[in-house]
Amino acid sequence: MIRKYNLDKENKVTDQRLFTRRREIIAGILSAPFVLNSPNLFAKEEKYLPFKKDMEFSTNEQTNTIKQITSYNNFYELGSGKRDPMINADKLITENWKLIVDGLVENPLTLDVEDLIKNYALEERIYRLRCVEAWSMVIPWIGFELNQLIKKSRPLSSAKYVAFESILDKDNLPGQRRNTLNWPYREGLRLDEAMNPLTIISLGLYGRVLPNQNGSPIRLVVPWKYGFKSIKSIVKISLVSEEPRTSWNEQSPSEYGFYSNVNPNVSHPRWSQKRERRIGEFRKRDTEMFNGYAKFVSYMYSNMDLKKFF
Ligand SMILES: Nc1nc2c(c(=O)[nH]1)N[C@H]1C(S)=C(S)[C@@H](COP(=O)(O)O)O[C@H]1N2
Ligand SMILES: [Mo]
Repeated sequence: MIRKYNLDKENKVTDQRLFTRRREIIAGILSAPFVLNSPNLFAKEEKYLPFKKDMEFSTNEQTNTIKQITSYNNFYELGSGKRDPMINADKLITENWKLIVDGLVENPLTLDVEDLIKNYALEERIYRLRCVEAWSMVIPWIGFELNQLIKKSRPLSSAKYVAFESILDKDNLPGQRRNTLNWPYREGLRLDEAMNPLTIISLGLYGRVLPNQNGSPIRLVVPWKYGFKSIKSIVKISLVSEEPRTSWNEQSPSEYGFYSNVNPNVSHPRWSQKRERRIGEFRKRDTEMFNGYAKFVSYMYSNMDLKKFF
């Protein structure tokens, strides 16, 4: 009896230990490289990127999981459903990618991804991404400040805005066979917004090159603006003198303005922007002005009516 009792007790202890240990094992597996290798998450041969952690601009909020970040996306070139970009990820062909920097510059550039990795010091920037549909995620981006690239191109004094263009590949990108948007996807920033240290060119996330569905191999991240400003799979950056046209503004000017700063006080015509749902959470959060980045960016809009320039 005593022996049996002890055994039971021992079993219980063992079970409890095993249980705790199992949780550690699962946590280990979730952060282990081989899980990240599964084809829908990171399908690239070349994976890790060298980077230094940024402390100045990063949020210390809990990051979303790699699974959330790679399976709930907007990337209309790969379809309009949230899961389509993951499902169609391999339709984005990224081999021999070239990034052009041109327009009103003294020194036009043609770069490949290797040039960017080699010549720009990469940092991990943990930024919130807040979508116009009122959901948000926290993502550990790997990137460098866009201002470095712009400085290298030596803009002329007539350059006032920056225009961005995504890949055009109607043969392979299923979303480009329909006219949901006027392809290629286009975005734009005012030059001071593009030069702001928060604005980054991202080449990766969670320490590795970007998954296709997140805008491989080169995308923009502008954390104080609605997600659609963070244009993916960029092939061209042009310095220009006039406010450039942008895809969503062309498609529906009353819904999507040029500035598109996150602003809980200005509603989208079809819904409020006061609250947001962090992916993975149930209760909604209050949306912060400029997505919580006001102290870094509000000075750029101090004499503007943000209801008019939405
Ligand atoms: N080229 C391109 N870039 C794009 C989009 C797109 O459809 N095409 N969608 C935008 C939108 S609406 C959002 S919210 C973010 C989503 O980025 P994520 O999927 O990496 O989270 O990408 C933006 N960049
Ligand atoms: Mo979005």
